[in-house]
Amino acid sequence: MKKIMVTGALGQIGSELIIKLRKEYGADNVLATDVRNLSSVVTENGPFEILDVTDGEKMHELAKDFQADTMIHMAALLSATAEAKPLLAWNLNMGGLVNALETSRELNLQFFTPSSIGAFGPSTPKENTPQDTLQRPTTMYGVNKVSGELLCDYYFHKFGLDTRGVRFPGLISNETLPGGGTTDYAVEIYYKALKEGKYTSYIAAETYMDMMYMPDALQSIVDLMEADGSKLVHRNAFNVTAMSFEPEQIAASIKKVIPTFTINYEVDPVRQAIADSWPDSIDASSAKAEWGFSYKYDLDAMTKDMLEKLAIKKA
Ligand code: AKB
Repeated sequence: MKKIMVTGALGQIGSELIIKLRKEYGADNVLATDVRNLSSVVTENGPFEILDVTDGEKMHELAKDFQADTMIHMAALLSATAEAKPLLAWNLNMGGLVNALETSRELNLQFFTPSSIGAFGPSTPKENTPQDTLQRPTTMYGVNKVSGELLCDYYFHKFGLDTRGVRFPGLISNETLPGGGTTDYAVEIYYKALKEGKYTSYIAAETYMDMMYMPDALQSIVDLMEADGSKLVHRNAFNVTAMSFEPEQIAASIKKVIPTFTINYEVDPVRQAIADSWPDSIDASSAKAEWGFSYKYDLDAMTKDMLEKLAIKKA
């Protein structure tokens, strides 16, 4: 049975990942850590410790005391926040990653961290973006993500550390709201659809970005970590995606459930510029071929599930 330590456990992905991992591997085998403490199932239904990921010594101690054999490093600032606070983003995103890699090297842990579609830039091919391609991102978040991808490859080649990772697209979930991302509009729109029947999008119509529903994203982490390492050619930064859409298409999907729903636009130039620098759609064929990546939810299936779950929570 694995003994897994997770950083950023109260974040958008972490808070749902912890629940899934505790179901799969047993609550006592999953140590949740985060810089904040909030009363929630994450902090109350299994081991939880406060951890600032820039504190490498404490990270090492916690992993050692817990006798972890796996590190899942999720703590990071997202793209829009990183653009507003670039130095903080560099220190937190890179400092946290180096500490997590070093802890994993010292204690010989299997390692996972997510990269992002943010690791691509304006000179990257926009359609069906290949696994291996030009990566010259123009955002601090993208610079962090490319550096992180390279660092994870380095730790594998130099030290034989079992590093693994995916490039996540925008993730949509009904549990924890994302914060500070460019793709967050695709989550907010469902909350507003139910609450107000309308949504003002900060991303312009015809801006395509890749997305995935959270259950598929969580399954992809488990599947990659369980995959036969000898079959992995890439190991880190696998392109994964379930759909690519623009705001009018998600609005049309919501209208199938809430016919009176309307969308209008007040474009935020900062987040729009970030979105414009990212691919329209990425190619996940390496993930499919090397470890059997797949997904269950397309846009309409996700919309139906999101609106049903959010309506239950609202009632
Ligand atoms: C963001 O928008 O910053 C993230 C991402 C795509 O990495 N959701």
